[in-house]
Amino acid sequence: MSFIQEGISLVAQTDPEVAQSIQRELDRQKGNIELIASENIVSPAVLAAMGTVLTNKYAEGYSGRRYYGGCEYVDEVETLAIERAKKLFGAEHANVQPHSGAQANLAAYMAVIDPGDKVFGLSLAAGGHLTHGAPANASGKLYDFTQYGTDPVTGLIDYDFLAEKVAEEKPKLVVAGASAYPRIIDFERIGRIAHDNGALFMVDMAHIAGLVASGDHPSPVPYADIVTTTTHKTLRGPRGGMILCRSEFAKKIDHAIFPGTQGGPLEHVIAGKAVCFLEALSDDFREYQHRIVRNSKALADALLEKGFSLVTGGTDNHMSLIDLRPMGVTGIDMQHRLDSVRITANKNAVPNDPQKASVTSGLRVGTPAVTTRGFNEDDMREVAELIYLTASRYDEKKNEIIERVKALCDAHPIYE
Ligand code: DSN
Repeated sequence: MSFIQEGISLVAQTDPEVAQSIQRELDRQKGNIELIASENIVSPAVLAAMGTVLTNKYAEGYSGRRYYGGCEYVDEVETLAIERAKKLFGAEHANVQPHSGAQANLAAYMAVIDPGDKVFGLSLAAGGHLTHGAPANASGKLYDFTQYGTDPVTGLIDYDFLAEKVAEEKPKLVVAGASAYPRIIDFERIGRIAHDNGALFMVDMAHIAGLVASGDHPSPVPYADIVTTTTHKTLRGPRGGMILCRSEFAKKIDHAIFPGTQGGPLEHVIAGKAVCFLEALSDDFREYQHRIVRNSKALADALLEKGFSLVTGGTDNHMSLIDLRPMGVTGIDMQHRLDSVRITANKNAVPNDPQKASVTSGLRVGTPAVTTRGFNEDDMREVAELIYLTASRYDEKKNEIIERVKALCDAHPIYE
């Protein structure tokens, strides 16, 4: 796409070193099979919206109530983003200013609980997120988190354990949502557990936001008091965050973002979010999300046929979590091998992983990005074969795998 190349040329006129790195990254994205479940390939319109003069504008506050003059046009953009987000997810209130999912989560906690309050969150080891109470994260340091997990045999969220513990410990807030969980999450059930015990219910739907928008995953919005998300995963928007909530929490959420945890909003990114939400309201987008899930299931089935072991035995969503132990290779070694054949994925802990976090026994693979570039179910079977060869006959087959990756990428170009 010539405007992308023109942008890099413009950077090169001032800064050839940075331009060269951007060019290399563009080439990497074009020539690699992207299987990181949290990544995607945005549309030219989303990309272009982010590279605009909106980056020049300070706009602390909210539309119509800013701390600076000259905000009439960024007000228009932010209002469009808010209205589209509300329509897309059927939400009563939306705040589109969070710079990231982590910022969204921190602000959500700050809005409804106090430091030291008791909270429940899915543990990182069971597929949860750092910001759901991991000891190293501010969430784990500021709040008294109890981490719930998954059943060691099935790999599924242990709802009975959660119900028992919530009844016993009476937390102020229950958090659901995951970064490495390949199955449908029963938000209705967790919401009932929380509300029956006097707790608020928050869902971080970052990974599955696109699937929620299309109906491929049940929506948490009817059951949760607050829903946070990123906008760049299955939703295929710019890198950033968002908070949806019931009207009764709107003021507290807005206050917790600004002035609570952030200063000036990134209006150029908010413009990208507005464009993304418009795209997500289309039939094409809904069909794209259906294809993500079909591709994910095709990949999972093909991996199982090749003898891989999958946590929970398969997938309902956009990702699978491979337990590599039967293949005799660690997560980090597999990630490095895949990098060398131009397949990008990430090592990931599996439940009760005997390896440390920097090594792991698992690999997480997702289909949002490859589906964007047009891979179909046959292509996913070929990808499964390439992952299998990389795990089992790497030295002997490396060059052949590289050729086959190139053939797939050439057949499905991006940003041409
Ligand atoms: N880093 C994201 C992921 O890969 O799932 C979560 O924030």
